[in-house]
Amino acid sequence: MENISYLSIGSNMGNRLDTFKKTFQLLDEHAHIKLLSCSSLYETDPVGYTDQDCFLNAVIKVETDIKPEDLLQTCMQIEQELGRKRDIRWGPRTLDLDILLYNHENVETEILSIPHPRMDERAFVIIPLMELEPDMILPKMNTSLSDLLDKIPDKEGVRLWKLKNGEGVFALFES
Ligand code: PH2
Ligand code: MG
Ligand code: MG
Repeated sequence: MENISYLSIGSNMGNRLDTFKKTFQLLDEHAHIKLLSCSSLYETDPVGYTDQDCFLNAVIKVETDIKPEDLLQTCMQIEQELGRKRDIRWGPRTLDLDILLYNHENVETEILSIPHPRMDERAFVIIPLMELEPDMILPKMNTSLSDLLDKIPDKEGVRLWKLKNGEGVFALFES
């Protein structure tokens, strides 16, 4: 499996931690995806449409041998399988699983943009990503994560909720 991808996971409906755990299990069971690591979990104020509950957010690092389009299909399948409900764009949802990065590639198709087009403005993405990759330079924008973070205004809206203090990603769900 030669490709590295970073996924953003978010939830603000139902049992958020349980949804995260099931998502990790489904990714882990996939024959062509290997879970490499995960950030701590953060509770985050809603961005965009603000009249909704706080989200739980994290970033997951995976290794895969499927193409970005197929990875997107997998993410959408997992969203459906976990009973995703969403009525409003940027509104409440049980699970949002987005591809942030796929190697250093730029992908532009009708259904997919990589790097994720709004990731550079979102503290709820950049803070957990920086936890995993403190020295990362974002492809396309060619900027370090710390430079991006300096420019983002809503950093207080991202609060550590559960520290990842073990090696395996499932350590997050053990206590
Ligand atoms: N996702 C959105 C819109 N707003 N706000 C937070 N805090 N976390 C999210 O995951 C989120 C959001 C659309 O994908
Ligand atoms: Mg999203
Ligand atoms: Mg999405």
